[in-house]
Amino acid sequence: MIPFSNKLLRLATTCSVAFILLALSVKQEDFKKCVDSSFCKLHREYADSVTGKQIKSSPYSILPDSTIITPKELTATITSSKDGSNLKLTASFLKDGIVRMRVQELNPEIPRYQGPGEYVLVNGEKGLISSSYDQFKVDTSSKDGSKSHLVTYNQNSKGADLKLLLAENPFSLTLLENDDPIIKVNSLGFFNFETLKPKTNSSEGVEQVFEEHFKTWTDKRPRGPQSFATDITFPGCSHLYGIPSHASPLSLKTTRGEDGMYSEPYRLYNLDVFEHLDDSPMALYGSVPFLLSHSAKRTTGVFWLSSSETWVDITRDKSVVPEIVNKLVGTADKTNMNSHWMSESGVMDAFLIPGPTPKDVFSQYASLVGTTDLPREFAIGYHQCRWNYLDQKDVVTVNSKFEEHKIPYDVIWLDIEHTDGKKYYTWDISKYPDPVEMQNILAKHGRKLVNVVDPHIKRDNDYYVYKDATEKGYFIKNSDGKDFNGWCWPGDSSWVDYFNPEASKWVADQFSLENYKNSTTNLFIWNDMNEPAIFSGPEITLNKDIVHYGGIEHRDVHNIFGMLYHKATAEGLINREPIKKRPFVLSRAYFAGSQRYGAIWTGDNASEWSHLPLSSSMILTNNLVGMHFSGADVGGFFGNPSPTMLTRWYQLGIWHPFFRAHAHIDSKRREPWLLGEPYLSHIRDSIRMRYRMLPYWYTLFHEASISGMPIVRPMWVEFPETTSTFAVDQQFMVGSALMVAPITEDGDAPYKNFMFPEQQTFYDLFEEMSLVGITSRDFPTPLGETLVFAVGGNIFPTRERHRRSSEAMKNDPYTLNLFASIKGKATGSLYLDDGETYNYKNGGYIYRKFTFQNATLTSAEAERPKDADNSMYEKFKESVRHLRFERIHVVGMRNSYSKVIITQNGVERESEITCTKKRKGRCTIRDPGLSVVDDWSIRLSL
Ligand code: NBV
Repeated sequence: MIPFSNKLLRLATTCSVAFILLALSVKQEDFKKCVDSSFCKLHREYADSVTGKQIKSSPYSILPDSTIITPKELTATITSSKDGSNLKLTASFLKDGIVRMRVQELNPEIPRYQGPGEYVLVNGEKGLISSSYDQFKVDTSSKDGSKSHLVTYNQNSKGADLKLLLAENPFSLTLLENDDPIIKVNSLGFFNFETLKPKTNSSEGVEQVFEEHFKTWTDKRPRGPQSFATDITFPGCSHLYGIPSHASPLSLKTTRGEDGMYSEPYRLYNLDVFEHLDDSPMALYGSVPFLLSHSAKRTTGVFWLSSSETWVDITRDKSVVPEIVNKLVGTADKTNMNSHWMSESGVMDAFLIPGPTPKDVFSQYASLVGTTDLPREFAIGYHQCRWNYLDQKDVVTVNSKFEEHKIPYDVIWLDIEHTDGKKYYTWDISKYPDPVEMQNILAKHGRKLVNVVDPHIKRDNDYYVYKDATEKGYFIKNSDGKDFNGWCWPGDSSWVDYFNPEASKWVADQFSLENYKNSTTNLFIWNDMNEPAIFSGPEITLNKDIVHYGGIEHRDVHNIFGMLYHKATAEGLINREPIKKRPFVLSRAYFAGSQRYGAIWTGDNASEWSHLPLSSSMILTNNLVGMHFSGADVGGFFGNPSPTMLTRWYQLGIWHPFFRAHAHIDSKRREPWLLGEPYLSHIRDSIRMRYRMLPYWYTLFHEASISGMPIVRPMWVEFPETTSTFAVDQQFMVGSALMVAPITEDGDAPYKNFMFPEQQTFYDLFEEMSLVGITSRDFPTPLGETLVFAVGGNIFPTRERHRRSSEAMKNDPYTLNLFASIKGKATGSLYLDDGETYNYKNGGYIYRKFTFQNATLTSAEAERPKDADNSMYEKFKESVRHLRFERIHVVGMRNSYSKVIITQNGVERESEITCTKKRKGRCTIRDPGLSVVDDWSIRLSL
């Protein structure tokens, strides 16, 4: 029987979109709480029972003499005095000090899903490199009849020994840095493992609960309970971060009901939650089970590789330090943060990431799941979207309005209404009579089109996509072998089974220029609803007991489903041209690894003031877990922002890596010119600011793609020892050079306590004034302004000419902006390539490093990979030789200089420099006649 609310939806989809929206308004009760999920309830209660005990002890211990230790791995058998089960523990020593801990049945009666490693880990399971440490040693000791093994297996980047301690009884694993414990597994005794057992007859007296119910849905759970959990503690730290996606602050709140905190665990289960809240641990569209800990001493992390439903409780040990001391020196380093991970199925598979610096953690994590693929250059420009641009004329008119108002933009988007009856890859020709002409008009202006292509396929025998996939047997099947039929935008729909490699390839092929009629190479793609969202399903998604191709139960892989669609779409775009071009695909659902396929956004936010700061918290969290190319709907999806809110939202959105305005179909039109003055000018200025900064953004994307470093960074990433930064998420860093604090409140109250976290010179980018030796300050916030500071010691490139799009800027000269540190030094970089092909992978790029010291600025090519193709480099270099620096600003100098000496190819020449008297310490070298590709130096002379 179809539940009432879905019947309503069914009716609604055949009626009007407006009616659907009434039916879809947010309902928390549509989604599970921990008590509604049998395994979450079980493990929470188990943890409570352990915590309540006087003497805490885990029933899990290591079977005597089962431990074997080699330089590659430690293996042992964990045995449970609770149910007599035996589990196999493997702790592998990987590159850079990472330890991978896997636990599953020793002699499984029923095989478990072995985890999503083949889809998530770079190069699959085989790509993992073990550590080779020549000081490897094992010390075994015995205390009170219980053995422990201390394995020294590596060294960290600061030269400290990394050790793994296995305590046999009770079982626990501890990672140590020299003698300091840094990550502890099962130190609280929450480790708990449900072994898979065959179903017995109820007459045998054992009560086995297989089926699980939620509202009107039944999950048959044919393999029965198989969940597992453990606590993982981070000693000496007071802040944890990561595990998106949740509408919650950057520094994770605790979840066991402390004042002002949450009482539900963070849930990782990709779901379409309409009109999500602004402060909640409820599951949202994406899941990245990567948790980071940070203290003034070190940064570490845990990557929990499970693609099944996962809940994470966060608690804080009470500080043992008197309150007065806390007040004086801050709570950092005095407390422990605990996490309690609970997953429904698969194997327990945790990567312990030792750090010790934030940079180390990012590169260690990236060595597992890869980095953000370098995007097409246009994709970091401004995107104009709404549900929907009504017709072809509307698109062309909006495009020309941007011209008229001299606002740059790169991409205009079409939502689901562009299709013929929600049949993706088709066009509603009555509204868009000539899609190719429309794309060509955009292309002529150096702009692109993005179309939404959702994963639900309308069940209509006249629809070629449906017919073909049905005939080929590519759809997800029910247990009776028939194609699964669910309810979504088009009505009755089916979903392709991406676990079938042939079916995934077929999906990719649908994006070929031949198959996707009226598409051109100027068209890019948006994957929405790929959690997957299924209106007639439990929690608006797919039943967990559906079995995919290859016998994989959906429960095991739910959280990677959306990523596989994202991947297939990206591959389709890459392969549609004879010379492969970088794709652009935006996806709503995501998992660890999605960063390799494109951008993601935070989903359906609302035009409410609370959603502005929320977007920064969510995007910073995404950046910490490698999902760099992320953004939030500028303006808010649901509702109507006031002109002030919309202006503030643009001022915020320009500092997020993915920058797109979007709006719900029922919201009022809100393109910038509709707001009138002064809003239009402020928005134009903001978008222009984004375009000026594109060379810096592109350089940051390049650096993220090689190092895993976040593009936008919480303050603590740049100032890791300044404890006052640890919970800050409304002031943040763009790379290492810019510190921004967009205004996210109504009214004109001053911005309070903008922090200047270290002994450094900071420069107000708008006021061009410098601030030295202060720790925080209030600032006025007139509507036209945001707070943007350059951090002394940085050099970054900009392009200062106003153009209509990023493509139109391609031949523009660069400006270098140099902000001297207190010591009069600075460094920076500039990366450029053709912005669209993969030639950069073979050396077709320029990566300049700038250094400033002793009043001399030098430009040198960064070290290139040894296997880079030199001819590709030379060719690209010649193609951009005409790009020059038209201006170099040198800010923060104590002296006033009268000339500069430029040295190039061993030849010296003099040139001019002008230093302003009004703004002390600001000098400009105009048109020094230097190309971006050459090595040179400029000496400032008195
Ligand atoms: O395709 C319509 C919308 C889309 O505009 C939005 O960005 C997605 O997050 N989509 C959700 C489905 C309808 C939501 C009410």
